[in-house]
Amino acid sequence: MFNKTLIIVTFLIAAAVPTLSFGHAKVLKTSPANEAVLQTSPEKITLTFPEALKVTSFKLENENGDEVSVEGGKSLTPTKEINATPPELHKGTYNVKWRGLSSDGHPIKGHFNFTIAP
Ligand SMILES: [Cu+2]
Repeated sequence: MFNKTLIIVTFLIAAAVPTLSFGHAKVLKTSPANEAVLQTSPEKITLTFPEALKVTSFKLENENGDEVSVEGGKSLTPTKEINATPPELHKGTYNVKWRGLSSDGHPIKGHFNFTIAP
C-alpha cells in the first residue's frame, strides 16, 4: 500500500515539474490590482515581476482601445519592478498591456485592467 502511494506521489511530482519549469511566470503583482475599481485616478501604475526582465512595451488603453500616453513604463535594464505615471484618468475601464524579455531572451507579455468608478 505504502509503495503504491509513493509511486503515485512520485509520478505526480514528475508530471508537475515540467509545467513548473516550462516558460516564465508572468507578473507577481500589479497596482492597481487586476479588475480593481478605483474612486480616483491612480498616481502610478506598478508591475512587479518574479524575475528581472526588460520591459520593452507598456501600453495603457481606454475602453475604446485608444492609447493613453504614460510617462515611464519601459526599461531596457532588467528590472523586477516597473512604474508608469498616467495622466489624470476619467471614469471608465483601462487596459494595461505590457511586453518584456526575460534574461534568457524569452518574450513574456501580459495584460490587466482596472476601472475608475463614475
Ligand atoms: Cu526562458
